[in-house]
Amino acid sequence: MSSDTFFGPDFDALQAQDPDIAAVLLSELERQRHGLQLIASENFTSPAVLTALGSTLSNKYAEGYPGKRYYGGCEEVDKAELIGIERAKALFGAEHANLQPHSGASANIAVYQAFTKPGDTVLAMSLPHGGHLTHGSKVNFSGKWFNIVSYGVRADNELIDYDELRDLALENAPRMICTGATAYPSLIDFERVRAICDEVGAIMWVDAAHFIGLVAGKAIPSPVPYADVVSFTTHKVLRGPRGGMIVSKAEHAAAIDKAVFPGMQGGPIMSAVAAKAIALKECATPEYQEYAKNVISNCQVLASGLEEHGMRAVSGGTQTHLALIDIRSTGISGKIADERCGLSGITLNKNAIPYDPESPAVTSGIRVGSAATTTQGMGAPEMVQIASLIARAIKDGGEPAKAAEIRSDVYELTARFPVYPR
Ligand code: DSN
Repeated sequence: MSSDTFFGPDFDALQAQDPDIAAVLLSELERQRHGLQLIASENFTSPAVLTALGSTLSNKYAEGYPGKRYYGGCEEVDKAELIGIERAKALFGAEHANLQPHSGASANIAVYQAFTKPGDTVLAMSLPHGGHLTHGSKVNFSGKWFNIVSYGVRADNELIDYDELRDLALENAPRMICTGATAYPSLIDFERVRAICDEVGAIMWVDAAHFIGLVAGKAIPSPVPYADVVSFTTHKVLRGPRGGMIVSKAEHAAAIDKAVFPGMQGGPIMSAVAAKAIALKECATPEYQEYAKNVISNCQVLASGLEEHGMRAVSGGTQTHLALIDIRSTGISGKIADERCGLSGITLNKNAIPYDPESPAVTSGIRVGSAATTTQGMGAPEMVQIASLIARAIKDGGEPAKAAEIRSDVYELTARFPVYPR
């Protein structure tokens, strides 16, 4: 094992102290460098963000909020959190921001806690149609503690059925309506959802985890002017550290802050809060806006490329960073396709398609995302090539020799777009 200049001099000390974990850091870096990263919720965050994550801010306990902490010595971390809050408010035009949730799921726990009581009715998108575990799955707290009523997409066009959503809202009088998904390639009509929420007196919650990075880059419309509360993760298209964030109307600020701390978690991870602030500054640049537009155009080329190889893009294509691909025409399940792509150096995930005849463990689809490859600097020609590599992997990736050939082509492609250069 050899060191890697990307990590800097402290890495040599880590290697001497703990070669086992140092080896994992190196081999994961190599995996990210030389494979194709197509998981729609992943990205390559900047070295600046990684620096903050690995900083001494990790040592500090800071329960509470800037100026109102339960521990001394918070003067320095207070500065980072205040800068981050102001950046989030400016970037999203939000009245309030909370940077403390450790993850998207914990941000969502805080949203439930701020606006509902156990047993309340919440209307949210069904997981098999693209929702999220925290939108009412029976194996998640949301499905266990709340009366979740699910809406889905129409069978004919695979788009959210707003008529069904309104009918269900009128019928069930939910306390809160959640829009946002993990496998929905189209834009959401926030104005229409706001009208439904107003009609039934529901809180409008948007879980924007997947697409908030496109909103930050002004590449798609923002839910912030419409929603009472918007929760999201900071590590997907947004390209920041792993973590969660919430923005809301000012009238909900106290409820949100109380729900995050002390309601849902104790001390914030201040290294992550500082890293979120750095990412928010990066998002406010023209380069980031260009990247956000390219993420969408790249995904559109990738989806069309897969269609040219005989697969079908759910809902006819994509308007975002992800495409959901129905691969039944290949005769291969999502599970096998995922495995074959993995052996070929292509990381993506199997995914249920709407009205999927297969179980969630098998599925008839794959989900692909374009954020990481766009960060690497890839464009339309590379997306065409990636579509062909995926098609080859699905067909032949079960044979070790053929998988090795595809892996070698993936290696050549990614070598032209180095991430975290040595
Ligand atoms: N696990 C994330 C995703 O891949 O979409 C959602 O939380």
